[in-house]
Amino acid sequence: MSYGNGTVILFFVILFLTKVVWSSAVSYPENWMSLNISERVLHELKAEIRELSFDDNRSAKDAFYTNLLVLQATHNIEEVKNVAETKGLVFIRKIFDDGNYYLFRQLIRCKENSEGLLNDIKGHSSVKWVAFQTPLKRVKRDIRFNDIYRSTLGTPKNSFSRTRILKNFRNTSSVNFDDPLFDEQWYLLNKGQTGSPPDNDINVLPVWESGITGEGVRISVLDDGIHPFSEEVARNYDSVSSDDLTYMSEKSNPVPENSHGTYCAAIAAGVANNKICGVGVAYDAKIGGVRIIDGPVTDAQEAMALVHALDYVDIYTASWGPNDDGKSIAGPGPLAKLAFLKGISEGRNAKGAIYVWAAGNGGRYQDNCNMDGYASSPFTVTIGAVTADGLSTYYSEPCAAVIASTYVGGSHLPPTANNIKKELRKIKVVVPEGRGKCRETFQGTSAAAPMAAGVIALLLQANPNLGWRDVQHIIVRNSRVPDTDESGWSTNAAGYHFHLKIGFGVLDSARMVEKALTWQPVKPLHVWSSPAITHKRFILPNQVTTIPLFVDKSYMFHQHVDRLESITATINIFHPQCGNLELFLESPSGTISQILTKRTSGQSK
Ligand SMILES: [Ca+2]
Ligand SMILES: [Ca+2]
Repeated sequence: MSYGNGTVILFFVILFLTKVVWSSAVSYPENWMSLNISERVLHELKAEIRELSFDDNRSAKDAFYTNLLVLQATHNIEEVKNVAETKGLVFIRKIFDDGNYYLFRQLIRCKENSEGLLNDIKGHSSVKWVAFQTPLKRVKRDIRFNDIYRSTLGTPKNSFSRTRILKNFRNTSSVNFDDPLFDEQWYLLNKGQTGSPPDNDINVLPVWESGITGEGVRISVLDDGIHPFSEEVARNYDSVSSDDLTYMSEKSNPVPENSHGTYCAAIAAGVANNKICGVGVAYDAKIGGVRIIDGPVTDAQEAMALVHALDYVDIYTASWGPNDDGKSIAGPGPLAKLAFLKGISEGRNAKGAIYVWAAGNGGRYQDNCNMDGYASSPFTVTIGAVTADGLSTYYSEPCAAVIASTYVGGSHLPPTANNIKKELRKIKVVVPEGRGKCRETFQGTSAAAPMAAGVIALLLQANPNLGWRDVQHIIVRNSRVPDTDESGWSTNAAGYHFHLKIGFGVLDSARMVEKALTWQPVKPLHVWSSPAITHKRFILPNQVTTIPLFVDKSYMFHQHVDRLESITATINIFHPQCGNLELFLESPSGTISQILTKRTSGQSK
């Protein structure tokens, strides 16, 4: 039933179940640090995951019946193993080096009995939790021309593997690189070479000039792997922070060309002064790659990637997530959630690992990164992309979880059939291909996240004592508004400017590092959870439905919350057409945060 303009009438009884959590939404699981068993060989897992990965078209029902299971033991793992063995399960490995989550494989797959098997295992006193592993669809967040222009252009122009010799542009600063494409890296040093206003860059030059180049900091790119012999990353490549959790082929590393992970690695920590391509933001940092995104993955794989070499890696950067198609709603599974918790509480000697995440490229399809549980997690630093003019890009996704943006390029408005050629020429990001070649056409929030990871590496070299929340505070307080004329900027009650697509601003490396040098750590995290609020209400078309939650300064003070850092709102709404809904969260001081934007592509209910 619809009225004028296709607006669907919303005379439906809906149920709001709203739970607002101040600062953090999670409680720490029991016993996760109680065991210490060394890593086991992964042969069994390889076989299973290879089988999953090759079957991209498995139906949801079939997917449920993969024969990988994770069991959580109450305390006695030997008893759990005995239970599992009697059910025909073979122990493969622990999910985390410590803790009580164990991966098992069903020797004989029997779809019909799988639910019975689950119930049998669940009923045992030594088993706290059990779940089959299902393949999850995860998509890399670079901009592919054949995707962007699919509606307007039949065959995309192939701009790959182009080596451009620099023209007569000389670097006038004290930092002189012999890397031929450095002067094309306008996002690092913008002197107007793009034709857009100079200084639209991440202001990293003063940091390098002060001698801070990422040395001693370790970054791991969670993606499709890094090619270790790519000349642009080889000198900084770090095998300890690298792994292959896909087992798609016997090759442990991807091919040198068109390697998404290698692109990301080069943006964060590409080698400087090697006469090849350009330079990374933190060009002396160590960089590794965990190969995970090459086909479907499971919750267990994601969890293992998120804590890979946790006692070694400082920053994990991820440029992937649920499909950015305007209708996918997904997030980390139970094990990946645990992995995040483990990362922020145990990583970097309990100062917390830094997780950098690409906001997503579904802006064109009205996708919203709040629908993406990785980007919207309080534990991730979610990064969007802006143009060379400092405007939001058409592809970067809006959401309240975007903390900041970096300069990646592309256009502010979606390209049309008439301006495609012009748009194709928009300056983008320099990345390496094989055999010393480079391309300058990498674009998307995929490029924005590792650029931010590089900036954070500079911060951590400047002040290794920063905690994971300190890093977020420094970003919020020191990012700058790139173009004050763009609509959508507002100022919150604490005086910080915010834009739904750009976050608190674009990263300003010099300003952030300067503040990091004398930074006083933030107070310990305090979490306050509201009771669940349940409302049965009609939502009327084009009208605002308000659900009140009582909080004020004095109430929060009594709850030991003296300042608000982040909010996690868990909201369940039953509605026939979610794409028509907009959701706003209004603070007691009147700051309005939009937590759901309209999604015309949205089909999810
Ligand atoms: Ca180089
Ligand atoms: Ca998305």
